[in-house]
Amino acid sequence: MAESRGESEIKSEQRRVGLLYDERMCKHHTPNHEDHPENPNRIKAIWNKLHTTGIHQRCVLLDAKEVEDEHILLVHSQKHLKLIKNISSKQFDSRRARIASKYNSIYFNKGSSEAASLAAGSVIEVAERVASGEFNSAVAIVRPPGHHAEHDEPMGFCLYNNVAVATSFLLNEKPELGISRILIVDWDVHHGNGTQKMFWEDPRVLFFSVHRHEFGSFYPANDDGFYTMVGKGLGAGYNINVPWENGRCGDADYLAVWDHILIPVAKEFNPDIIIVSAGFDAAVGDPLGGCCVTPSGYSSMLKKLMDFANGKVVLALEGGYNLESIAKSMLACVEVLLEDKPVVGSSEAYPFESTWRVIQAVRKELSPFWPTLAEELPKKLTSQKAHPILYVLSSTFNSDVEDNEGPNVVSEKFEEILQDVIEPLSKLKVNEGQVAGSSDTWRSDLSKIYIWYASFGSNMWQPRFNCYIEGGQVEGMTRPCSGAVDKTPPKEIMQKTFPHRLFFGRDFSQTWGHGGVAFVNPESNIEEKVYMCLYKITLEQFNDVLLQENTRVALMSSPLFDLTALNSFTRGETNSVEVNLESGWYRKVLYLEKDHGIPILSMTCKLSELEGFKSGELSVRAPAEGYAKTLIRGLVEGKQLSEAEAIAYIERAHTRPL
Ligand code: Q9C
Ligand code: ZN
Repeated sequence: MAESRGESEIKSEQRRVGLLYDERMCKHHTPNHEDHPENPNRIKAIWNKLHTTGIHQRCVLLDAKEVEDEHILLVHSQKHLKLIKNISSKQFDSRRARIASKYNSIYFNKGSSEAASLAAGSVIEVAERVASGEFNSAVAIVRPPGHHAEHDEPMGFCLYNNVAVATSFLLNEKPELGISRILIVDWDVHHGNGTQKMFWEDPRVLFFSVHRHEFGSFYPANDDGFYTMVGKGLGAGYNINVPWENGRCGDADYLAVWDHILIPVAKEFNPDIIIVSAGFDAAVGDPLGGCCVTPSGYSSMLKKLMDFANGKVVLALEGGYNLESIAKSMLACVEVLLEDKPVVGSSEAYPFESTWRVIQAVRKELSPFWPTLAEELPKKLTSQKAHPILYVLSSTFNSDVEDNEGPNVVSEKFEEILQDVIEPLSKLKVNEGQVAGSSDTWRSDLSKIYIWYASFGSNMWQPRFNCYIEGGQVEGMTRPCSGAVDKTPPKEIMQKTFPHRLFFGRDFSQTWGHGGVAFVNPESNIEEKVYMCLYKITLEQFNDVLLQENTRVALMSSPLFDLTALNSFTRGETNSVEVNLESGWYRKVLYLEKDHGIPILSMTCKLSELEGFKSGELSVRAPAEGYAKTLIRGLVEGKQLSEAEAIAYIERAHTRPL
């Protein structure tokens, strides 16, 4: 009743939020203070923001704590522990840089060991206090981040896997706290590869990660973050990946994933605590992420999580490289944890069409484990999608100076782009240099040169190849193509065989989904025979085909394969050239021979990738059904083989080792 509502009781109704920051974690930095996105200013910026707004006063402040060896060993190898513990010692002064260079995206200095230990120990500290009920929720502003760190190696700016250490700690070292199910939500823009592996077979941990993936071209650039990776053994179904097909995802995309995947599953899983791998590199303005989640988007995502586990939520900082974005995003999260103000519905925007596609694919893949996902989403819902924006990008431009974070791509709703933008653009030939941000006239130059494009995959089926010229989508393709700028059909078409080996590799492609894609071994071999369909097109058109084979960019400002490259072929200097693209399966242009004075060009994987296929580092596997069907159709309609022969030919190509 009112009379008994004393001061202390009002206070006890307030949420108790733990907030951990410790300047000692700034001691980890690049050895000579070289610029790096993962730098001490990140956590300082967040701390300053919480201070200047005064919100820190309403939290319970905590100091960092060093981690104990045995807790690191719950998820890391002895060797890894030794490496990170020793790397800062004097004896390593001269070897530190060389050791760091052996790892993927790692630096060390003499402050690294202490900072790493504090980061891991701090996430344990806050997680334990939330698990015990001392706090309702907590935030650990830590660095170095953790989610890329693997059992036996540091990676992607991460030394110890802080969240995984804390998760294992609660489950294995604190049975008295009664935590038997933990939901890890990884909303960092990158896939949490380390965490995924550590709980791969563990049904006590539901690992959920939403990240840019782009069919394996976005960091960490492999298949681990695909939605088919659902866990193994008892852990099957307890690993959920939502792999974005493109950048620019924002609040609407993330919230659609929350509403139609994460929240329904969380209801069934019924976690005892939620630990968020809270990277803010999907935030608008992030230099590496290329997404556009707003502070309000993060608040809504977090608010929805607070309905579970009695509101026991722990936030551990992971990535996030725009100081202002990460500070504002974290502030918004702390406000939600304190239950200050109602979260107002964020954006009026719609998710991308690709977002609905991914959501549907994830739901289908996981529905054997989570029946709630089996229901088909209403068409009325999934047809609400974003309007496309045309991005005209150069193939060499890359906004992430630090490194390749995937292709600069355009993707949504090609039909509309086609009608609204590309067609008018193609009529604007005179001005296109300006439009694309380059002033040269390469298109008109290359439009005068003819080549034979020798295709050996699904492009042997002419309607399929035609999509690369005219734009559009035929049976089996997951999405339409934008087509070439010059939509003139090939001048001539012919069939031919060449002494090269056909094989199939990779696990999926943008166009065909699941299954291997066709490649030829660039080395010729008279024992082998590859059937090809040759199209006589201009070198300008060939460039547009090459681009579409590798990325989803609609236009380029300079040619990928120019006259200089062509001349190096015809002069006999070389017979293959690798194109300057950050990703894609077909980055090597191959010169086969001349026919009536016209060079015959094909395209295949890079030499380094061929080596990967040979060694087994890259997967060799059968083509998807729809893809194989298209290939067979091309061979049959081109009158190269009977249907039975074509089937046998494809079969032989993917069952024989390279
Ligand atoms: N091949 C986090 O956000 N990019 N890590 C460089 C070098 C690495 C991001 C790739 C991005 C790591 C915690
Ligand atoms: Zn990240």
